[in-house]
Amino acid sequence: MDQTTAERQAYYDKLRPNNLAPLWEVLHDLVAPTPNSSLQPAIWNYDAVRPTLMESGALITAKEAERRVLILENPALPGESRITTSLYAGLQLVLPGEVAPAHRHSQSALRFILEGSKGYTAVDGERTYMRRGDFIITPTWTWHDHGNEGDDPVVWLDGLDIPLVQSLDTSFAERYGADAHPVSRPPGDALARYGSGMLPEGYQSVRPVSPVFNYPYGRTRDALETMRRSEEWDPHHGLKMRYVNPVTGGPAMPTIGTAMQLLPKGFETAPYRSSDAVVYCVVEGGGRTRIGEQVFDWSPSDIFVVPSWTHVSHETDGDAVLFSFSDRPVQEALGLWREDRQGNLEP
Ligand code: 1HN
Repeated sequence: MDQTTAERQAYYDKLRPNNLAPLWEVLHDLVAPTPNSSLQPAIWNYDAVRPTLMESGALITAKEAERRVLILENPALPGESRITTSLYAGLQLVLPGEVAPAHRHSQSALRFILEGSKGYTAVDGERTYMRRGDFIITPTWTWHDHGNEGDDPVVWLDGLDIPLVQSLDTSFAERYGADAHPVSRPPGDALARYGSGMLPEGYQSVRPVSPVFNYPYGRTRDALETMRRSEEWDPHHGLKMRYVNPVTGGPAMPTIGTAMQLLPKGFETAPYRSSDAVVYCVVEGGGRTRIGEQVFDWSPSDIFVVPSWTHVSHETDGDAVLFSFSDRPVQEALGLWREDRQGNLEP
């Protein structure tokens, strides 16, 4: 250690007990020229994870667990219950006849359904049945419980804004005290009322969340299939549609943005990056995605994560459909969101 370094070190040692620290030692990490994400790109192969998830079904009931979920942890952040810096993801299992009891919390959740046809989730008094490809929201502070009335396991991908809420120290939660919150409306009510291209006369939205809480895959898939006929392919995204709150045109929930994209057979997307780290879930088809320097092969129900400001490009073998979610609405609301469509592979 030279004289200057030793002197400075001695000075820093005096600062620490007084809860002081020298900015100049950390300034360039704190204010990086581009996001220096600590995340790693990663993939979870569904066929590999599924048997392990099923094993949990014999270990603990959904009721005892409250929510029987395997957390998808970013490999760079083990033990932190997060897939990106701001978002949590997990695979939830509900076996035939099981219930996951009613509770509510300040964290917002999305469900993206992978398996089963008789699973349901209830949100503030309305049940919706869950089928593969459905995108369902559980907005902040809404009562919710889940169940499975079928003969097969029900599995879905959960996405929550847990780390974001954690960073703001705004976690609130309570149990309802019974398995199910009372049902007050018939299944399909919200979709009919708010998701038919119409709104009830005099309707006033009271919260920044979509009044539609199940966006069924059939409708999404039909929209993509009809639109593909116009052959307007975005070089970076193929044909990509964002899920919106029909009242505002904004995102379905304020903290998590979601999208579904169709990439036709043999399509190769041009390199793209954005400041939001993105979690993808494969709905249909097979292919591979380059994330930074790495290439990940995927097939249906696989889940992969792209860190912030990392180049991503997809290539498909057949027609492919990808669901994705990120904290983009938060970044946009704060004026922070950026994208780079140049495909310039320099950092
Ligand atoms: C939660 O409420 C659910 O309702 C899933 O299904 C995952 C992870 C952490 C905290 C609450 C659910 C969750 C969660």
